[in-house]
Amino acid sequence: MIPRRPEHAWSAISTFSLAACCWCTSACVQANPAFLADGSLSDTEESGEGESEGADASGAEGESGSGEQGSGSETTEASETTEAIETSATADTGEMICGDGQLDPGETCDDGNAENDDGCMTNCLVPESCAEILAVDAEAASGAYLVDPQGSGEPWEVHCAMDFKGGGWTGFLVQDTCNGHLSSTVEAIWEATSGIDDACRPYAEYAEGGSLGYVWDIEFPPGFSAFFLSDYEVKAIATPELSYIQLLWSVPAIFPNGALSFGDAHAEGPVANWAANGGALETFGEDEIKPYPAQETVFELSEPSDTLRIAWGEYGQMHEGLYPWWSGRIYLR
Ligand SMILES: [Ca+2]
Ligand SMILES: [Ca+2]
Repeated sequence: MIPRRPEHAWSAISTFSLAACCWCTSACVQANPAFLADGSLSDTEESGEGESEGADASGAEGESGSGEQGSGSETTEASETTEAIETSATADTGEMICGDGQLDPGETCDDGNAENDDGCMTNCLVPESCAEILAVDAEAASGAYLVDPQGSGEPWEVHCAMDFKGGGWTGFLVQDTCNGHLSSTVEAIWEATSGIDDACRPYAEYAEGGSLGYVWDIEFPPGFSAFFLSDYEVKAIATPELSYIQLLWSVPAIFPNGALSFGDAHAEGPVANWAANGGALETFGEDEIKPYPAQETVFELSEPSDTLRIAWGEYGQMHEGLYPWWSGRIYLR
C-alpha cells in the first residue's frame, strides 16, 4: 500500500510540535521527528535472511549471560562459575573478562554469547556499523544485524551487505531517519510547500510554478567514505524534470530543470546525481514512482564524512515536486 501525499503541507505532521516553524524563514532547519514511536518499521522492511534473534545489548547492564557458548543448560551454574572467575580475576589482576556476562571496564556490552548479530559482538563492544561487525567476524554473512550508530544504547536492525564489494555496508531505510534511529534534518534553500508524510518521507512541491530547493542531512556518526543505493525509488509530485546536473549544494536547480543528488553534507556538492547517473532522459508522469538510475553503484566521497546529504530542487512554471526517497535502502561504509 502506498500512503497518499497529504493535501496540505503540514497536515501529516500536525501532531509534532516542531511542525510549523519552517514557514517562517528560508533558512530554518526542521528536525525529522520520531514517527513510529514503537520503533517499528514500515511494510517496506525486508525480512531478509539471517534474521536477528531479537536479543539486544541489554546484557551490558550486567545481566548474566545466556550460556549459549557452553552446554547451555545449567545457566545458573554457569553464571555462578563465571561470577566466581570474575570476582577472582578482578581481585587478583583487575583484568576484564569478555564473555562472562558482566560489564567490565573497556566493554560496552557483554552478553556472554558467540553471536554478532544481536547488538553485542564477541569482543564485548556494541557495533556502530556493519563494518565493525565484519572486522570482528570476517565470515559474517549478509543479513539482519543490530547496530547502534549513534550510541543510543538501543541497537536497532539494519541490513548488512557482507558479500558486496568488500562487505561491511550498513543499509538503512527511510523510516530510520525519523523513528529515533538516525538523526536527520530537512532544510530549505529555496522554500516551497513541504512536509513529511505518514511513512516518514520528506517532500517538497510548488503547485503553480516557482523554485524549490531542499537538503536533507542524515547523520551517521561512525563515519563513511562511500555509499550505494539498493531498490531505491523516488516519487514525483506532478511532473518534475530532473535533468539538471547539480554541482553545488547551494544551487539545487536551474530553470527549467530540477535535480536530485546525494553526497557528503560537508562537501561543496554531490557525488551522485539523477541526471548524471543516467536519468536525464527519464520523464516522470503524474505521481509516478521510478527507481534511481544507478542502483548498486558505489559512490566514493573525496574524504570520510559523518553526514549523508540528499538534495532535491526544481525551478519551473509547472506544478512540480518530489519525494526524494520513497523506498529502498541506502548503504554506507
Ligand atoms: Ca565482561
Ligand atoms: Ca552477542
